[in-house]
Amino acid sequence: MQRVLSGIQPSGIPTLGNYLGAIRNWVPMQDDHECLFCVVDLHAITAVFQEPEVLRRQTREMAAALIACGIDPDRCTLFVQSHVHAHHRLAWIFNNVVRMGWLNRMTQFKDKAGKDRENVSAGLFIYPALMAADILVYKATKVPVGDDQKQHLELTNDIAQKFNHDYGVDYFPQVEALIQGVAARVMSLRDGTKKMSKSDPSDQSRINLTDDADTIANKIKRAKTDPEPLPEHVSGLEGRPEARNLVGILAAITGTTPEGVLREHGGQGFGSFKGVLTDALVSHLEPIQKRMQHLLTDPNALDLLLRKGADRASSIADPIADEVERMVGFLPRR
Ligand code: AQP
Repeated sequence: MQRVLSGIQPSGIPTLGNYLGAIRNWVPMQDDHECLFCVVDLHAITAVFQEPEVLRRQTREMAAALIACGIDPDRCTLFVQSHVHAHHRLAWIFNNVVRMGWLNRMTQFKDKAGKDRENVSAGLFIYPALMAADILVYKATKVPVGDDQKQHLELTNDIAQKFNHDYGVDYFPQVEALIQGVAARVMSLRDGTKKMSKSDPSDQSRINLTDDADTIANKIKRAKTDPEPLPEHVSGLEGRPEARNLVGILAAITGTTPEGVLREHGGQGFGSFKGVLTDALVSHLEPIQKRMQHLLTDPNALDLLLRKGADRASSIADPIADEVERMVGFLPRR
């Protein structure tokens, strides 16, 4: 069985983008893959300062959200990244394999650092080496992610290849990015050229998985559009990023395609289309929200599940980190 790894930062409530681009695609993989899913708290402190209490709360909330979306701790390994120390160990080695020039090309760093490059953390810059460690410390070969992570996975393969070359081994496998579905990149509701993000300063830019019906209705109503009615065909979405985004969201949430959505709604104005989209979102998210609320009523049970997951993950990752440290020449502790 192929081993799958993916992670999500507890940097806020998961958005519809995280859900459609990643989490939802993880669920069916549990049937025929050995899956490891982690809440990547080490990554969450790279971009902005996280209040410790808030980070702890958001880590539990993210775990609850994943389970509520269908991630089943009995059928996969669900854990918190910082609980498995092998991630840190391999990341340090990879910091010394990755080249500054490679990291300089990462568009996510450029986007997140913006004009303030001198002031962002070194952690944000070396984030992709930690991500490579997250995957390779399990020798996972498949990584389901949203489209925004494609470049980081290419870098993971560069790191694996250079490590194998430098140490004359054939140890780390190449990994495959699985970028799935019509909503591999969900865009901001305020700007169809920018991806929807948990950390966007504007809450209006995103649907949070915990938004209630009124909030969803309000955000969709205020979502940016253009004055034209919806086209009859997908080709008519060219140059209309906001329309394309809303059509893509409805297609993803109702399990159809943008063509299917336009067959039904082509020619309509955004007023009525937004009503349909709101209803679809509310009815899809409601059961997830209920399950999540229920899980959060018992944080001890949640912590115990995460503890079991971390133990299982460590049992795979620790021997791999030990072996890599031996290859690198670290004297084993006796
Ligand atoms: N807008 C999106 N559309 C599709 N997929 C997305 N993902 C994120 N945003 C979108 C996918 O969600 C998974 C988890 O992402 P993450 O939390 O590890 O980091 P991120 O990509 O940086 O997500 P955010 O929401 O933008 O978080 P912040 O604001 O904290 O940086 C990944 O598979 C990602 O591709």
